[in-house]
Amino acid sequence: RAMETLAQVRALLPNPGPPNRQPAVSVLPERGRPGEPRRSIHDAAQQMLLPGVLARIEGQPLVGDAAVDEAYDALGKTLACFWQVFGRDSIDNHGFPLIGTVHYGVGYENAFWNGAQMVFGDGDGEIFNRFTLSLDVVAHELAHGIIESEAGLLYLNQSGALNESISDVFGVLVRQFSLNQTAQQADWLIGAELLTDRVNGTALRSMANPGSAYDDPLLGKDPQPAHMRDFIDTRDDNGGVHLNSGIPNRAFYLAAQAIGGYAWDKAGHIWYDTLCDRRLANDADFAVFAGLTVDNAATRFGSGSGEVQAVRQAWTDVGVPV
Ligand code: ASN
Ligand code: ZN
Repeated sequence: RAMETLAQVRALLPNPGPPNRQPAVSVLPERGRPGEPRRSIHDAAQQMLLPGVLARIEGQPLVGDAAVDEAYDALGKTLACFWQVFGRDSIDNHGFPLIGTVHYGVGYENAFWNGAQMVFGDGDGEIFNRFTLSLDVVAHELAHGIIESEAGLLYLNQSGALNESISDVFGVLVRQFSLNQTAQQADWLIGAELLTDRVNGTALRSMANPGSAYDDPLLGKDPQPAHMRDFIDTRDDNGGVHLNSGIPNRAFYLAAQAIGGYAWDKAGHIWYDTLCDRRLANDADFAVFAGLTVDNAATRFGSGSGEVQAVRQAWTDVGVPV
């Protein structure tokens, strides 16, 4: 591990893309009432074939494999938050049965949504722990499915960074909701459980202070910008989708802090309304998205409201004036 170049290690963080888009074949749990979860967790047994062997289906008790049970639990908490806060019934809002696969690959250091299901690696145990340990990361992956189904934000450049950022927003909201934390109490970290003790860092990303999540000999320094003046022009990582997401991430954090209380109550609804706004084009850039958040804040809270002012100021503070 120590022999790898920095570039090789860095390349592990932003996944170059879903490696395996074949449709998930699974036993579908029966359709229940709206909002009732339908989860099936599969075990890839260190192979990279999806979905793998069925390990736990909706309603079954703990199976004793930590990754299987964590995935089941975290997906349940994610669905519950979306249903209770936003009235959203799973990925497609029509009870889409959730499929998750754990133990994907050998020491695989990532998690992803492949267009049909979620996939979680075990981590190498040196830098990364298993990816099911972090509720916000599991929720982040599920949110990619919702974003694909609502806005289809293209996974490239600014629309891709918005896709990443919105996944982070719902990732932290799910965690805050399940812990009943206010915007002030929350840590605003993504993947705090994933870095091992050997890494000098707190998480994969910080929404409050993008660029401050880690500074480590192996991982390097957290490269996320927090303001448009530091926007990163690159062809790596689909145009820096996991880097420039720091800018809209901080905008959400600032808006939620200024509004106060539970972030999902007001700021979360404004972002969710915007995601579901038919005017949001799949190639939207930061400015377009920011404008629509202000619009949706005005629709929900009134054009002269403090919420509109908070959202406008948050975007202005990260260099996206609206
Ligand atoms: N974990 C990454 C993500 O969900 C994988 C990827 O780059 N698609 O953003
Ligand atoms: Zn993502």
